[in-house]
Amino acid sequence: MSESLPEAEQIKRESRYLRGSLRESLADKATGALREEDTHLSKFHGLYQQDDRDLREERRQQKLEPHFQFMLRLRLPGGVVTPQQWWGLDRIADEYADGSLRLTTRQTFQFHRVFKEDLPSLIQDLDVLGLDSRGACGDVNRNVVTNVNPHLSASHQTVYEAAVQISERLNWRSAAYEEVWLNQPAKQTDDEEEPFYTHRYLPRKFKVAIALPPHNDCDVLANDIGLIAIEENGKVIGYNIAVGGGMGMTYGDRATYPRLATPVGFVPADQVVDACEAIVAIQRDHGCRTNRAHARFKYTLDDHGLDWFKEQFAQVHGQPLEDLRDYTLTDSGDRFGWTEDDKGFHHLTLCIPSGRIRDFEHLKLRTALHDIAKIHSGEFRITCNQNLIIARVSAEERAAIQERVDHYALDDGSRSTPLARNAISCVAFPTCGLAMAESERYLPELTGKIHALMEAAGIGQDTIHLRVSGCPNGCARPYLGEIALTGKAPGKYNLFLGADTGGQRLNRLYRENIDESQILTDLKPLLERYAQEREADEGFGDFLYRDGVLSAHAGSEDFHQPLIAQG
Ligand code: SRM
Ligand code: SF4
Repeated sequence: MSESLPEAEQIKRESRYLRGSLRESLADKATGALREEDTHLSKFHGLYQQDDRDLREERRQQKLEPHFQFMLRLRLPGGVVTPQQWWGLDRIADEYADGSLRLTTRQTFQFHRVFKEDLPSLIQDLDVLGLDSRGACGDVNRNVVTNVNPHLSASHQTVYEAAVQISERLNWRSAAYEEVWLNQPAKQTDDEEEPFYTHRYLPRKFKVAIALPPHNDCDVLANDIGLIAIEENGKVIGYNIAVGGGMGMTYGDRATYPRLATPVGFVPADQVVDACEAIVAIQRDHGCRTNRAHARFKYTLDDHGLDWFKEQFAQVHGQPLEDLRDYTLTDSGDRFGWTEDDKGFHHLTLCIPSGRIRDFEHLKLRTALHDIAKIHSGEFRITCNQNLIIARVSAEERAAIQERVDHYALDDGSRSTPLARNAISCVAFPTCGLAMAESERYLPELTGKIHALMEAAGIGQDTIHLRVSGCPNGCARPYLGEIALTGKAPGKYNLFLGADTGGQRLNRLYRENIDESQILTDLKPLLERYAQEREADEGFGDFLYRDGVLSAHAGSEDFHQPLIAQG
């Protein structure tokens, strides 16, 4: 094996198609952790080893090993589960996890605080429910996300089916998942096991999203491949393909930056799955394998150029991209409350702050949704903004569901401020090993304080998109927030301003490493000016540009260079 390859690259190549020593690691009762190499491989199986960061110092003083625990993420293309699956997931949350279900920004569920000894039972229970966690994390294609309600129209259904097909085609195939978790006998491994990925898998994670214009609730351009469905006469005829989106960056490393995917061409609908496979193959063969910080597809494209990409695509796919078709993306938020489709079914979008479903003291959210699952015969759909749609409700069922919504005081969008119901935050502390500052646990307080400023300026009922991430990795897609914070240190954040509301313009760094009081001090005059000087229907981010607070975007440098110097 090449000496120059980083450890993570060597581990996957030598893992016998992702088996590693996971079975031995699981059997080792002396520690709550996996062996070091297996912590890399477990990600391909949907699992992250974590430890409770609230307890880290205490355990260190007691000379105990960290409080090891796991996060398990489901693969769930398009984010849909049945009521029966909901009950099963609800039970799993109690039996094996911390009593909560967490809806993610990529339309799936996470379980937190699962202990090593419970992992096999949890995954076996998922299997019984017809669900799995294969490929939810790791250097492969991740959960394929899309606009979320196939019942609204035939086009929604087409787009949803494409998401499922892409997810299936790009999933990893070896029998490691069945052997490690589902007790299937170990077999002789051979190279046929992983015909597409081979033993190298991908250089880094890879993400695909599909938007059906005009809505962009999946932030399609934040993905390695963003597909924009093109309709003609109510039918999806094909997809514009955008390539090279990604949010992550590292503070102080100018070679890293968030990037929006660039629209490059169109493919007919019947070619979209093959086209995605061709693009992933290009990244598999040309992505950087020596530096993980440079290994995302966005850097492959910026290194080689878009013309190179188009040539590669024509070669690998066998046909060139067609010219881009016209489209408009208008908004990236969810539409709360009830909607009705052309077949007479009803759909209710509920606001789930930070996607966290548990029984809180003031809100019995998990119990409420469990109760709804008992009487609901349609589906549950997760949005990419961490909210939940109770989908395909018949006219007869609607009153009973509304009765539960009222009884439990669930938020159909009418109980929260527009700022709060459109805000997204990542998980961060206490489970995320990369968090530098609070995010999910801080969001309610922060939205309250920013809303108070908006209220005082007379715009309390307006929507401004707020995103908070506990570090620059950008799991809440902060660089697409009109206002966004990324954690720097406990209580300290970088403040970004100026994205649009349609997910088509990144924001830029306004001020670095500031505390809450400075954040509010900075926002107050801007919100007041916005209230007084904005044009009709002008978003806060757009206003900041028109007003000259932010100058025209100057490229990736902006993400490292604050507009306002500290002090
Ligand atoms: Fe993420 C890593 C949580 C969406 C960019 N992300 C992590 C880890 C696994 C931390 C780790 O590596 O140890 C976090 C686990 C926290 C925890 O305790 O649960 C984590 N990411 C999340 C979730 C749960 C955030 C949420 O609150 O919903 C989202 C789960 C998505 C899913 O269901 O698959 C989540 N992560 C995203 C997104 C948004 C998206 O994909 O639309 C991004 C930005 C888009 C992108 O990929 O560029 C994102 N996560 C990252 C990165 C930076 C990647 C990069 O290119 O630099 C990391 C760190 C890494 O990969 O090294 C990361
Ligand atoms: Fe963790 Fe950072 Fe992602 Fe937040 S943005 S979940 S802190 S990796």
